[in-house]
Amino acid sequence: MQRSFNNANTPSIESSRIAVPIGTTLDRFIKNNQDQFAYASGELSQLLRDIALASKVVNREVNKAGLIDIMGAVGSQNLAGDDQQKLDVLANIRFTRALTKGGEASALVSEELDTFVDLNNDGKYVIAIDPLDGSSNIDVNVSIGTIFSIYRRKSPVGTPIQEEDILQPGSEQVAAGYVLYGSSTMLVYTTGHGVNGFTYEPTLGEYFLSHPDMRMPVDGKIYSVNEGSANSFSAPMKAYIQYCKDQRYTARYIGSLVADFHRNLLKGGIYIYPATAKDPKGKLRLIYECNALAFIAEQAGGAATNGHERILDLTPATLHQRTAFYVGSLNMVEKAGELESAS
Ligand code: FBP
Repeated sequence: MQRSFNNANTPSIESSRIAVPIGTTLDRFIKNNQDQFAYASGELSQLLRDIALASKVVNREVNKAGLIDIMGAVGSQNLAGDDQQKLDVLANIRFTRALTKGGEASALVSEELDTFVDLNNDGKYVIAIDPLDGSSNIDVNVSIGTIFSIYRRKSPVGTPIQEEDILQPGSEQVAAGYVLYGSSTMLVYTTGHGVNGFTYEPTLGEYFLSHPDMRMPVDGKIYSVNEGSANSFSAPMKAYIQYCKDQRYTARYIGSLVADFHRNLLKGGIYIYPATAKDPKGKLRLIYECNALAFIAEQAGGAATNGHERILDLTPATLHQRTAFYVGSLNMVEKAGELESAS
């Protein structure tokens, strides 16, 4: 017998305007798309849920940062010599705890940890994470983010983690994403089957699908670079900046990688952190900042290079290795690459 959800004279459940449908939750989306994962056994799904949960806790702390003693530096530095902000440390604890508890992660790499952590379990996955990116913007209430990459370990499960498990090229990522703590909080991720964005609804404590199948325009009119360092840019880089100005592109630079990337993903544009006199190898870290955004950019139809090579083809030699980073709309990254290789 056909089950009826409503009486003859009441509006149908599906089309009722009385209760507007609230949309697809992240959990539901992960479950519905689990068969996309090459090794679908639920662990990767659980990892994404663990990351989402930790991001909700971090979001709560970030939102009330001005009211609690969570602003400013803790007085210690990470290996890169950056002053660790209290929220950096808090976010690192929250993500590490959530990923350790889950048991699906066998190792953790974090911007805030000098070495990788072998979680000594039967997990199959290695996580690389920048728990809180854009630290210089925390105290001034500008958007900040979390960046994560997920790899399958190479060495046998249950044995000690090896360097080969950690120093994998970005092309080996099985999933990657970021969380943007901005005017609204969003989680954007890919498993190699396109890019989807979810907006956090704090009153329900849920992420809802708000940006399905995100595509990066192949062309854009926005360039994002810290021109304050322009004097130490290479000649091709200076030529590309001049090209952007001649094209009357708009300069937009928040100084938070995730926020600058997200805007360019939606509107089209290019973000560049080139090699400079201060950072001759570039500033951003390959494993836990660039690889994830490069994977998302490519999955959304964009591109990511170090000016010459595809970011995802680079095999890291060290944990906190830096790289020059050109990421964004396909034609814009190619144009910048053309000028680099012409030099
Ligand atoms: P953190 O991960 O230490 O915050 O560093 C990365 C970052 O803050 C990016 O988010 C941002 O795009 C860039 O550095 C800003 O660097 P600069 O202030 O040199 O322009």
